[in-house]
Amino acid sequence: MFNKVLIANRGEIAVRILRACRELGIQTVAVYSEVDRQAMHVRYATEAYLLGPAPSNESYLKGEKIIEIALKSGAGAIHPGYGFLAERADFAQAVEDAGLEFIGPKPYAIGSMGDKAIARETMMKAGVPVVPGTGGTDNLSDEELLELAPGVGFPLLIKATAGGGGKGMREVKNIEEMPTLLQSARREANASFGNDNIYLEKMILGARHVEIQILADKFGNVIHLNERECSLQRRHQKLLEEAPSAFVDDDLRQRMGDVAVKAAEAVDYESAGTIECLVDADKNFYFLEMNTRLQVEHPVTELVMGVDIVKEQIRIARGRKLSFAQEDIKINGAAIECRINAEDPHNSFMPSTGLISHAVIPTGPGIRVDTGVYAGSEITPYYDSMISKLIVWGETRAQAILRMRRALEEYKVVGVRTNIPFHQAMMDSHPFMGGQFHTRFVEEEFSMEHIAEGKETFPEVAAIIATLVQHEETERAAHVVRRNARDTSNWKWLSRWERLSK
Ligand code: MV4
Repeated sequence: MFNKVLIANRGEIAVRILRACRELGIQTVAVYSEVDRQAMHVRYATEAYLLGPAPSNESYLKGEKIIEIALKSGAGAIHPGYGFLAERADFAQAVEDAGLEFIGPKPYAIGSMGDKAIARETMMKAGVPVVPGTGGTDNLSDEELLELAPGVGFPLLIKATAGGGGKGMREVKNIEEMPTLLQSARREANASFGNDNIYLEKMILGARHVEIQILADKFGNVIHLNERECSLQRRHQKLLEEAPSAFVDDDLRQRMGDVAVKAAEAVDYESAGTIECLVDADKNFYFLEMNTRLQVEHPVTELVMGVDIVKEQIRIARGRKLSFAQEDIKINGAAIECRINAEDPHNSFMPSTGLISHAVIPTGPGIRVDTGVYAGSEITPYYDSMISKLIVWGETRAQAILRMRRALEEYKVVGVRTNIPFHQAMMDSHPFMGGQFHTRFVEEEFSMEHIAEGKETFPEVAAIIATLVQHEETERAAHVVRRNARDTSNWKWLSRWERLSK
């Protein structure tokens, strides 16, 4: 059994895993790139080793070097976090071959779920509903796909078997435009994955993206931790997640949970994993893909299920049985996570880099902030733009929304632009309050236009605003209670929400 873990990641997730290790009394090893010398995860670990220059393929993707550091430092296990090496079956295998424990599923499970066609076939055999379409494991030619297309029905989607995250995906409205789209899908898949195999799926319209968290130990015990609603995303980047989903009723929840357990059992799954599904307006659900890793949005499940998913992963890797059974756990309240990104929501979500000179992090009841940066941190263009996750818990979904509004108001970041105004607008949006949205909501129906543009850059304007903010803070400090400028009363808002969700 290991007593020291190497964390092969950076940022908020590295810190999250380090915290779990600390609580378990486990020693930690951090790795870092040249631009991350001062990073929070480096300071938080027991020891830290330099990997190389900033670009990922010269640092956090150097699997062999990471394994070497683990062996040298005496770590007995590697936690990959998400992204980077987390879903690379060859890395998981190399870790195992080096005599170390990979904190995640076995290479076989990672590999078979990484190929979407194999995943589809495995799930069909296990009785998991998949979207109607063609088999993808037999490398169909363009001619064969054209012949099968009318049977699948339009609109349909061309998907890459090596895909995920929408790469190599094409929407086809009719047979006429299909030959061109087959070619461009193959080209993109080949460029992205070095594999141009594609297959067809009927397109599910107005769908929601709902995923089920599962946990499995080395003894074949599998449980699910219910669903997360992940429909609010832009260009396949999730922006906000919640648990439970406002759209999922008890019956659907039960059906999805049972199926998710079957899906995990079909690949002898071990550790934490997620079954991603599409749910249509009639509450039919279809398996999309399985994520064989800890996910960014795991905290919303932790807050409503009362389970520490990262600690469970570590316990499982240490050969312990799951510490609870399915009937021991139930949903308590509601949780929402806003991904706080260094990007400008008023300017097509352009990434914003620079020094975070000042930050006020929301605190207080029901608030959790998972972050890997602090005032003084530099946001570089080398990695993703997420600087923190703001997660709130409430007794009901409405209470969680009120709490998120409060937390977003408290949150101040100086030095880089953030998408906080986007999240504030979302918290004020009626479709969001009513739980009525789908995967295209942000791109097609949501507008930031009623939010102040903030393009004034005159120093006088900045000075006036700074004075006003200072005044406001002083007032707050003096306990002067004023009404929220944006809304007359939370009670009024709450009753409006109740009407909307009927
Ligand atoms: C779909 C779909 C509708 N019908 N498949 C997008 C990324 C990849 N993981 C699968 N995706 C989709 N597959 C069928 N048959 C709609 C999407 C989709 C989507 C899925 C989840 C979250 C956000 C999305 C945004 C656009 C499209």
